[in-house]
Order: sequence, then structure tokens, then C-alpha cells
Amino acid sequence: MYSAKMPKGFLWGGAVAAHQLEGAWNVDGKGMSVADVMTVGSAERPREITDGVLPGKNYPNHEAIDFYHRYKEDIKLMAEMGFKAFRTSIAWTRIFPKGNESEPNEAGLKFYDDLFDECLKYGIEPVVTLSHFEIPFHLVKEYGGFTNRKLIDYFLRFAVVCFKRYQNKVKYWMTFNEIDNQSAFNNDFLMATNSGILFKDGMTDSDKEAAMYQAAHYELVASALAVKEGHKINPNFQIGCMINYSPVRPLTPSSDDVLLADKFEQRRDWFSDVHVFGEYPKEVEAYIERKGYRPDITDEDRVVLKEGTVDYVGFSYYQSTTVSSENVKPDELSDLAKAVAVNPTLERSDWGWEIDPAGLRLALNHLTDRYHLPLFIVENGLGAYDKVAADGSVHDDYRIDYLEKHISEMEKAVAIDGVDLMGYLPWGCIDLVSAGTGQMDKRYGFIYVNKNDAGEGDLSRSKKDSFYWYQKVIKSNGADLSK
Ligand code: P53
Repeated sequence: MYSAKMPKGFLWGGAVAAHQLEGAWNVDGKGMSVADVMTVGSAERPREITDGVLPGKNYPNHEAIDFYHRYKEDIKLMAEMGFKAFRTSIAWTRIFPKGNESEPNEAGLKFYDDLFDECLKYGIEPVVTLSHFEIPFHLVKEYGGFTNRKLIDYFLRFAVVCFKRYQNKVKYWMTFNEIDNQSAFNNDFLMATNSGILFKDGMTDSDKEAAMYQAAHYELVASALAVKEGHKINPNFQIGCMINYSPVRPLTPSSDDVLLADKFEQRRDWFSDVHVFGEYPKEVEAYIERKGYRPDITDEDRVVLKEGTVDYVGFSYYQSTTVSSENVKPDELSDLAKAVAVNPTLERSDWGWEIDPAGLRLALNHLTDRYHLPLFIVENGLGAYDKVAADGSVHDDYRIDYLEKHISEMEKAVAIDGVDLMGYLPWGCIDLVSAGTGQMDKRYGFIYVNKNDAGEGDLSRSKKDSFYWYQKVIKSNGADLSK
């Protein structure tokens, strides 16, 4: 297996998001977020988004893994693994319970002060996402989420409060998690989590797509304003965007498949194009014009976008995408899901996610060529069922195997291709609630948490085999990937 030492200061660590691990959903003044009204699902059964918190339903994020009360123990374990960085998010509803109060909630601010202090105590850099699928439910219900221009001001207020409060503790920031996920505009779940939009019955695909372009535009403006203000507060801040990057492969070499792959990328990459270049790419301007969507994009907005371009590109990488023009011709592409084909050369996880380590090297090369900016892998990993042995150990060699192959491809991209990479933060470094399914049993962690999908378990933590393996990887700065 290829391996190489990473540059000095490389940020090895792990990633989580507030709503997926903190629990304490209504403690110390926290308000209800969109994640608090999502029930548990499974690989086959989607999560339900209910109208408020209803009796008799299982809402896994309410308790999650109770990180809110156990973070000291958990950060200690991450320090033991040798983490240099820890990515989490700030729950908007801890700071502004309804999302748009004029004054922040001090108890919420205090929690993150303590959490970041705990990280810094061990020399762990906090890497912070401002909006990670946890929009205040009040803004969803009363304002239509980010389809409403007012959300720009509310998000900015939240961002500025966080920047000011943590300016001496946090250097690395990201604005919106996986902002490009909403390219799947007719996926109700992704639209609710990403932009706080609850579609009404009877809306057509075109209505949904139009709403998505509007919401995404306001998010991009809000992000640009935050970048601008953040740099005023502390010029040393590194503020990035965050996308779910998936290199696209044509199923065959036919011209239609190849063009379709390009079109597919264009419909996903424009989010980060706007973040990085401060302007819309031609293809997307032409597309929304052709569709007659005419979102509210003002000349002033266009100036703002130019003034608030990001410092780096953060991305998650889980899988590549393969497309076929069998069901949709390139010029008819709108619903991206119709283009997706099964890649016959790849294996899949128990949740059907294709496993493609070489795709990570492609991702690092594509993004470098496109953006000429430092990159940051802020998520990668394998969701899997784990078995606890009689002695309490978890032999997760499948996870080690997955990570070893991906890290190896990452190291090729850095050592051979010259990619400027800030760090590697695998997802769910401690078991937590899955965003997509709400399950506990879809596990990513190096640290096992004793709790299952039904919510049973004493929440105790233990080290999996991958814990010791990753500790060794970090210690050798990536040179030793052996099992
Ligand atoms: P889960 C969809 C597609 C790719 C990544 O996902 C996604 C999603 C949303 O489910 O989310 C990111 O938990 C996200 C994390 C999430 C992680 O990937 O569905 O940023 O919040 O947990 C893994 O297996």
C-alpha cells in the first residue's frame, strides 16, 4: 500500500456535527431545530419530518450520545488518538433558540467556550461549521427557511456573534455544510436539512427546483457576508465552504454519457464555484434562464459574492457517482437522480454507498485544478454495523481497510500530484446519530458508543481496533498505514 509522510502541521483528526452527538436538545435554553423533528429511519425506511415534536415518536437527536454532558471524556479519547483537529458545528438553536432573537443565549455560548477550551488544552484545533443541518425550526415554519431573504440577516447575526465570541479560540470555519446536496432539489429530506424548506403537497419538480435556486442563492450571499465580516473580526481566520464532492464518471465512453457527466458536475459544482469565484458559472445562468426560474439575484448581491470569497475548499468524500444517458439525455438533465447508474466495478456498503478509494484522489485533483485553493477533507468514512465481542472489543477491520485505502489515495494526491491539503478529518470519529437515517447502528467511529437504533444502551464509550490503528497513522504523520 502506497504511503507518504504528510507535510508538517497537517491536521489529522475527526469530524462530527452538533445535532448528531450533543443531545440535550432542550437544555439550557436551546430551541428546537429541524433535526429535532426528524424520527429514526433505517437503510430502507426514510426518516419522517414531523410538524413539531409529537408524542410517541422516536427522535434520536434528542439525546444522541449526550456529548453535551460527556464532552470532556470524549475529547480526552480524541487527544489519546493524537488528534490535531476536531471538527464540530455550533448548534444555531443553542445561540439563538428561535433563530432570530436580538440577543444570544449566554448558556449556549458558554457551552462552546468550554468545549473549545477543552480541545485547546490538548493542542487540538477546533474546526467549526456554522450551519450543519440544524436550522431553527421556527425559521423553517414561519419563514420558509432560506427561500426567505430575511434568513440572510439572521444567519449573519448568528455568524458574527460566533466569530466575535470565539475569535481567539477558533481559526478554521466553514459556513454551510454540504451546500451542494440540495442539487437533489426533489429530495424532501435534503431540502429540509439543508435549507429549511418543507415542500407543500402538489408542488411540481420545477417549483421545487426554482425554490432550491432561490434558497441556495440566499445562502451563498449569507456565506459571502459572513466571510467578509469574519475577516474584519480576525484577519487570521480561515473561512471555507463545504461541499459533498463526488467525482462523476461516465458509465460508457459514448459522447452522451461523457457530456452527461459534465452536465451533472456543472449542476453540482456551481455552489462551490460561487463560493470561490464570487460569480455564477455560465452554464447555470443559462440553465435557470432557459427554465424561466428568475430567482431574486440583485446587482448588490453580485458585488457581495465577489467580496466574500472563501479561503479554502472543505469537502466530504464518501463515493464517486457514475452516470448513464440511458434514462436522461444531457440536454434534458434536471432531476440528477435519473442520471445515476450503478458502477459495476465497485463494491457497496450495507447502505448501498459505493466504495471508491481512487475517487478521492480524483476529487483532490479535480478540486485543485478548478479552484487553485488549499483543500480540506472534512469528512470521509464507512458507515457499518459493528459487533461487540464478548470481551468488549470491536474488531472493525472493514473500517480500517476502508480508511487505509482512502488515506493511501490521499497521500498520493499530496506527495505525487502536489495537492495543497490542510488535513484529514474522518466523519463520525465517535459513533453518533446518522444524518440520513437517524440510526445509531450505522457507525463510523473509532470510539464505540453503547446505544442502538431503539435507543437502548448505557452510552458507555470504548475503543475499537480502528482507534489504535488511527493513533499509529497519526503518530507516523501518515507514513505507517499498516494493520
Ligand atoms: P449518514 C447525504 C449524502 C452524503 C452525505 O451520512 C451526507 C448526506 C446526508 O445524509 O451527509 C454527510 O449519516 C453529513 C453528515 C452525515 C455524513 O455525511 O447519512 O455532512 O452530517 O452524517 C454521513 O451516513
